[in-house]
Amino acid sequence: MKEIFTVCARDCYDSCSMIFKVNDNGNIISVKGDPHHPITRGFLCPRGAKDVERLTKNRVDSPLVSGVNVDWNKALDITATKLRQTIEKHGSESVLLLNYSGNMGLISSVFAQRVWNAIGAVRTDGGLCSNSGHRGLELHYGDSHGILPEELSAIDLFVFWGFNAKVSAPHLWALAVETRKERGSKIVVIDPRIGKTAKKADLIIQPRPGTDIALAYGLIYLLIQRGFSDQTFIDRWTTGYALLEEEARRWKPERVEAVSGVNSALLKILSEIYGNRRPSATMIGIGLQKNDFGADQVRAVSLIPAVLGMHRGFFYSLGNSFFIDMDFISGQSLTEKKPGIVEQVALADYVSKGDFKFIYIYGMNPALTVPNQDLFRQGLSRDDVFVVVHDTHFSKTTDFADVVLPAPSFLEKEDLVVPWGHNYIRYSYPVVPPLTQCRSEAQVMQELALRLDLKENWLFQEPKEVLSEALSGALEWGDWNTLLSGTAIKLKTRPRDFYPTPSGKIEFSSSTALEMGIEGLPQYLPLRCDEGKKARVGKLHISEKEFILLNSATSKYTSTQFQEIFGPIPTIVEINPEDADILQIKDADKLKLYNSLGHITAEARITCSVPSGVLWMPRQSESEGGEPQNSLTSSVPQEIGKGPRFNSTRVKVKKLKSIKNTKV
Ligand SMILES: Nc1nc2c(c(=O)[nH]1)N[C@H]1C(S)=C(S)[C@@H](COP(=O)(O)OP(=O)(O)OC[C@H]3O[C@@H](n4cnc5c(=O)[nH]c(N)nc54)[C@H](O)[C@@H]3O)O[C@H]1N2
Ligand SMILES: Nc1nc2c(c(=O)[nH]1)N[C@H]1C(S)=C(S)[C@@H](COP(=O)(O)OP(=O)(O)OC[C@H]3O[C@@H](n4cnc5c(=O)[nH]c(N)nc54)[C@H](O)[C@@H]3O)O[C@H]1N2
Ligand code: SF4
Ligand SMILES: [Mo]
Repeated sequence: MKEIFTVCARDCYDSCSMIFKVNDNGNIISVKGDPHHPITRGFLCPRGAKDVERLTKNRVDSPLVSGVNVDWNKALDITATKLRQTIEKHGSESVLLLNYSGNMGLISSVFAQRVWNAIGAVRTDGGLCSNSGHRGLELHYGDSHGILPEELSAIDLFVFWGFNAKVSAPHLWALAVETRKERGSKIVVIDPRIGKTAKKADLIIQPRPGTDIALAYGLIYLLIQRGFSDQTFIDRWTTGYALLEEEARRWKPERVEAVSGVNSALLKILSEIYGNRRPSATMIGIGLQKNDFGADQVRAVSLIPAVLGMHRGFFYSLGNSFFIDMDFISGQSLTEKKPGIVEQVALADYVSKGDFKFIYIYGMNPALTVPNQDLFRQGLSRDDVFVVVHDTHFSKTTDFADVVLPAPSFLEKEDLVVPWGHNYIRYSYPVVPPLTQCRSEAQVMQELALRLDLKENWLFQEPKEVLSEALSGALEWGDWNTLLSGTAIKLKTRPRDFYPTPSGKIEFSSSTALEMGIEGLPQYLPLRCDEGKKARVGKLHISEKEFILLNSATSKYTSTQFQEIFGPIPTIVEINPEDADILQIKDADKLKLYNSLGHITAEARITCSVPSGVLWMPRQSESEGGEPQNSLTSSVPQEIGKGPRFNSTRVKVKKLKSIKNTKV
């Protein structure tokens, strides 16, 4: 019997450290969270607990060409030949690499990009998740890193803002709850939907979607009025305060209430709590920055702690905070070729136009996760497009592939996972030998390079050698050998009072934004909805009214993964009782949700968790008829950061018929 330490490679805030017990026959006996890890502290989420079971379900077992099992040589020869022909005929700008969040390991995800960088394939900006928030924070703070989770135990007020942490970051949430218990801290949740996190809060603020800028300015106004602003800090560390004050004065509580629906008395209570409880942590979720003005929402919210005199008193994804040389690992800095970059959010538009003739996909399930699916799938299905997918499991995207290649899961290979929710890394060793005919991403990359007769030495380097070099300036203590010994090491981050803005200070009014032709201070603009015909005439309801459809992560799934364990992502839609009444919808009725891009069906759940005019669904689900939720979402990127607009999706609703109740 032995214990093997590994790190969960899923796209998740927590990057848990896992301990597997394996018997002498190599079989896994048990898995638990590492009790000594400062973040994981002994428990795993429902997905982590089921990873072992998932090892043998729905796996891609062997290479497939046009749905037929073939050996690796044949699959790789066909892939390389097609790739070579495509480059000869259409140039490398017709080759697209799609790689995203399936595995957060540096070897599986980043090192494996080397061959694609060597040939100059087009890649994406990776903007589907958090880029808009990062760019928003950078405008005022120079970069986007904030509070580290290990600092949370000294916090007196947690404000989870558009962050469903109990579900999406269970270990960070546990740290906040424990701090509340030990210090008497308070937890506030600001979210249009009362989800699992809000239910555990001391105070819930439920603004209408997309009105957080109004709310943030309203709060800043009250904080200043009540003498909570820290003038000494503001004078020493910030610029543009007079402009902020002027904008905030436009946001008296009554106007904030009219715009956001947040009662002015409640806003005053929130300002008292914010003012009196310091240090606070404004915990900014990814959900806050996924609408038409998402980057601006993050900008506005992030300014609150600066008014209160805190250095970067917010938490946001730490994805850009570390000193790992990613361009070296991916090979980007090793080649003269400057590959084209397309917006990930707009993939549907590029792919459907036939801009790409060869698409190589690994660690991503774009046939469910990118917006404007009807158009995206038309693109994937084009006769002149060749699609290769390297994945651990069969997915919707493998359905569109000409070639499917089996990949080892994170339990079957070694890697180094870089977290984005905290700053501890630990080398992962394989827990079990490969269970399928899988080959790793790094190996496949090198085999393709050989078949393409590529001569660059850096394509054939040992991944570990590459990582040791790329991490040389990144560790707080220890070195590569310490990492290989299995010790958890902290990654270096910049001090929180360092601001790489043009002025070297926190810029309330961003000079960089002004230079880009954007407002220096974020401005509130409404997410407009078409109110449609209001009247109810006989049995004709207000089905012309538009709703805002929100969606967010749920506990049992990581994006589209784990459906082989927990069943399909439930296609339920939450609707407020008032709206349900007007539309004569009963619980469990089958509804059609539609807009100009597409339609889906879903089962009604009548609940006060969402306000009138707002619907909510688990993200990335599929209708009974197979239509994906992303048929409804826009592929037009946000202005700042080119991020998605999932949470400002407008839909109309039509009742179909009652269907039986399914439990979530
Ligand atoms: N409607 C809607 N859509 C959204 C969002 C939303 O809020 N609403 N959110 C967006 C966000 S935040 C994100 S991050 C994206 C996520 O989008 P994706 O990155 O497409 O996420 P997954 O669906 O998890 O797909 C990951 C794929 O990687 C595979 N995989 C897992 N491990 C490995 C491995 O070790 N090797 C290889 N080769 N493959 C592996 C999995 O089997 C799976 O097919 O979705 C976005 N899409
Ligand atoms: N269980 C689980 N955990 C995950 C994932 C998963 O798939 N499953 N995925 C991981 C990934 S890739 C990501 S990006 C994160 C996402 O996790 P989070 O950062 O928590 O973000 P979301 O789940 O997208 O949304 C969080 C909240 O934002 C709210 N929201 C939407 N619009 C607005 C608005 O205008 N204002 C305010 N104040 N709130 C708004 C939603 O109602 C939702 O409750 O989770 C990670 N963790
Ligand atoms: S999915 Fe997240 S919470 Fe669950 S085990 Fe993995 S890292 Fe931990
Ligand atoms: Mo994400």
